[in-house]
Amino acid sequence: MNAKATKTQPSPVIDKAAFKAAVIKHLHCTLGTDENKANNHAWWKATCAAIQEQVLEGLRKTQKSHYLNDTRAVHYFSAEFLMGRLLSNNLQNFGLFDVAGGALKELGVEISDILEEEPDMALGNGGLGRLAACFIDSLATMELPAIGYGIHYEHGLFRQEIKSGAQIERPDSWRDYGNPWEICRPESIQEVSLYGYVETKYGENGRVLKEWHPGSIVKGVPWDIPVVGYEGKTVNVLRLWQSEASDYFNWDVFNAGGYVDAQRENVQAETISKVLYPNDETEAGKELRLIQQYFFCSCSLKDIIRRYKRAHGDDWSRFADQVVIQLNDTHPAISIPELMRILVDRAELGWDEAWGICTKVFAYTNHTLLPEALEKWPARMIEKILPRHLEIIYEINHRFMAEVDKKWPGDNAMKAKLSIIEEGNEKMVRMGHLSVIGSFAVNGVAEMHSRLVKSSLFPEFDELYPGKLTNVTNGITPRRWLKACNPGLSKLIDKKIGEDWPRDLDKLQGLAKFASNKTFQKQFMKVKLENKELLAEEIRKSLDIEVDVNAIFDVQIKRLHEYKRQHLALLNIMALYRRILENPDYDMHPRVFVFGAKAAPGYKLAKDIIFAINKVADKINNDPRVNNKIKVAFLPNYRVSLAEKMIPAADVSEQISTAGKEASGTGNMKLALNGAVTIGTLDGANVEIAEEVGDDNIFIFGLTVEEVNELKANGYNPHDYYYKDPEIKAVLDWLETDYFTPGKPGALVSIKQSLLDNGDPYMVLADFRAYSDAQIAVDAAYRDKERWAEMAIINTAKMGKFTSDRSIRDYVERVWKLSPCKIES
Ligand code: KOT
Repeated sequence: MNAKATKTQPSPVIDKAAFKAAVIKHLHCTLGTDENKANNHAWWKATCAAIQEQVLEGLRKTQKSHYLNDTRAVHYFSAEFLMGRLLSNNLQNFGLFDVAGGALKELGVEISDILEEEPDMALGNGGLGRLAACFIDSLATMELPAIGYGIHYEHGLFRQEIKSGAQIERPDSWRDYGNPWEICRPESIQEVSLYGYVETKYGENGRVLKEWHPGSIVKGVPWDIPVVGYEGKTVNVLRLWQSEASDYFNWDVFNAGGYVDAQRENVQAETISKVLYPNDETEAGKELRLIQQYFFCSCSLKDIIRRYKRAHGDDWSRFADQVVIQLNDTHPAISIPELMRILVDRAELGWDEAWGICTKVFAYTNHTLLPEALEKWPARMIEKILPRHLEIIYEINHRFMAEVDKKWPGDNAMKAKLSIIEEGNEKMVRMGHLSVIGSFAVNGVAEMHSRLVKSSLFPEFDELYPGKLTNVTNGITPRRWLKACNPGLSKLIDKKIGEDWPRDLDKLQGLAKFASNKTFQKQFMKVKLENKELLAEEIRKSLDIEVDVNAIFDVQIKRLHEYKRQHLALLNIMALYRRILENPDYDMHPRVFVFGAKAAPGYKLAKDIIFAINKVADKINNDPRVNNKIKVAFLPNYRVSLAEKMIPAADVSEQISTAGKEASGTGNMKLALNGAVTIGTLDGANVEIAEEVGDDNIFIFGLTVEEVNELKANGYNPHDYYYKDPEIKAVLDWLETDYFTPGKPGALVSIKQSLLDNGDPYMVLADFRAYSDAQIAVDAAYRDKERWAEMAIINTAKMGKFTSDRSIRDYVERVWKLSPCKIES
């Protein structure tokens, strides 16, 4: 029995004929070509231009409404926004996807072909950047006044090629042939100072005045990317800053006869926004990275202040009522001393008043507990680039130390522990401490992560500021991660429970009662099979590997990192292979292991793991003795648009990080939403996914955080597992031979070394047996077709909690205190 479909799909603003006319107009008038000459790229651009007409109309109305209502707004500061492609998203949100598809078909063009023309906007590394993209989608959908601020990188995350199994990095050029969405706003250019020195002066009443004489000035040019909410009412903006040489500064040099120097200055200024740092979870301490951070924070703050002053003049008393700034990790933390500088040095507010404003404006999200990822900058580097900011940081710290002394009188060890400044060989500025001290709210990104932020990362801060540390569990936008990427499943859901689930994901609960219904199970699994056929085709095209769509599609997609343990999956694949070689009748359902992962270019072991996966894949895929029971496919250049193809086709979702290491994970949510069953540890948001779907619908294995800590405290020795478990020993020894790398023995040995000689820092061997057994349980479960279908349906049905709309609601109610703004037409 189908529920009556409620009609809440966005209703198209224009019809097919009008859309067709708009595409043709843009082919002719914007691109200077015509229907006969146009290639797919031109059709893509013309289609973008056609929808952009609607987008810009929505943007204009939104900005006018926000201005007239003098709205309080959230400003999401993030060094990364991993947006992916926008055409399909924008069409969907205006309810024009089918209209556009029909219009293009009449023009002899397949919409699926032209969507493929769009380069991904890959201005992020992974989870943190994609979260920012999901959040601005939800903010627009929920009609909340919001602006994303970031960097207009010329090159996003590198393009990955695989040559003879190894990762090669190639530059990403997402705007080489022009980007149809972005709008340059030269009227809002800002100037940013760098280097130089600070002069101390004395003003009236002996007031100390600080004047920063910069050694260099660069220009920040804003590019706006419209962010269309579902149903197209609110269109917010993502404002990305591009660096350019400041004309006035350069002309001085030029006029002084320094033409060559002027050119050099040009290059240096433009370098700032040239390229996204590809580090994930490690901080290189590079000067340019600090400059990037300061550059976009300074531009963004000045932009916010310009807008505020337009409405409120020099009256700062309402600033914190109108402005809240969310810091996406510590990358934008330099904003805190920058706002202090503007308020104290430029607006000439007293310190206490300025600090009162600051600490009502900023809120900070922590995304990792990994010590190597907690940002610290050498004080000398800050002094060189931002001399005034270092003074301000010292002043903030001085006053904070007095607070610490009040709470823990005379406790110098406590002072050293909490100080923003880490003393040592080289003085370091701890950006996490600065962020906690300068913010009114601090959150982790999943229940378990936030508990650990409180109990192990910042316990004393939690005592000092009760209630400041909190949790907001991450989420994902169901518009992109179900409706747009999985049209088959979306239509099935529409038919079953109505069409309003993309706005209200708890509605998916309505599917649970059909989970054991045989007809619905068949329909659900038919969609899954069709999605697997599409992915199989992609695997064939990309890797020339044939896979059986009746096999279990087992998917692990995420950045390559030891803590995420792709090598644990690899060891299990090798163990299965060995079992088959030892016993050709080894009973297992055929399985395709699909990987997608980029390794940071400087992360040697991560690259070695990619190489090992590819070498093991080569061998297994071409060994007739395997009898197609196992296939391994490493799809190159994992990115948002590839994720959109992989996720709908997954049967099994691999979420196997060492407990306590993955802050949240969001791929886990996307896969479960699309009906994949998770095999995972009790880590990050897996814990909450397990709570939602119930223990019968997830495969949890391995050490808990407490067990990990206990084992570490008692002296974990991976050799114990190596000698006690013959399969572990055999598999690790295999890595040392030339079996997978003929003629090159030892080519894969670094993995064995890290797991034995280097102490197995992420406890891969400790969890191997539990993982391998859980995989056997997955195999058995899959063979019961009806039971599996029921599990898959329950996974989709129970993902309501993980919509990013719920995350945003949590932020709005508990942190930002924002109200929606209706957009007047
Ligand atoms: C990178 C460098 C420094 C600090 C943090 C990071 C970071 C953390 N980059 N991505 N993350 C991930 O963020 C996601 C969104 O919150 C989480 O789901 C995921 O667990 C983090 O690893």
